[in-house]
Amino acid sequence: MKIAIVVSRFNSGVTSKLLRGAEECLERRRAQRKHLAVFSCPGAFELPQVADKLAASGTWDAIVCLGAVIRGQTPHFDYVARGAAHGIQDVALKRGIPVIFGVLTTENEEQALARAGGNRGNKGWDAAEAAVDMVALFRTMKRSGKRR
Ligand code: INI
Repeated sequence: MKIAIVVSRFNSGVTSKLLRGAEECLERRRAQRKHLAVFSCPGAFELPQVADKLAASGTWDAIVCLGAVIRGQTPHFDYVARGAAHGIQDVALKRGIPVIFGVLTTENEEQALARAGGNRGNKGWDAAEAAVDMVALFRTMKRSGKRR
């Protein structure tokens, strides 16, 4: 199973923890290091474009997108959060491989840290697990399609 992780550098104190969670999950699920790659981009808004290029390469079975959009005081939040969510979904539907939305959208940094290995779990881990599950599901669907 070849999995690419794209992680944004904006709010890196949070996203580095999401990345660690995702890597730990993949290690636990026995993904081989040589079949994983990590790419970093400036912010969550850029995640879909990087994911699209990776998906177009045909190299990866799934792509995990990790980011943290924290509301703060500006309407910028809504544009970035919506752009990331819709963009990632568009790539998944267009390219036909799992492209996982591991992007936190929170009111403040405290809420984000709680979901990046704090007392609310680690969304990076959850995103990696979703990728593994989706690849397995697609393989099952492919096999059952062949039997008919
Ligand atoms: N990018 C994030 O990943 N998280 C944020 O909270 C954020 N805010 O709030 O501005 C953010 N902005 C940068 C954006 O993702 C792009 O990198 C930038 O607009 C350049 O396209």
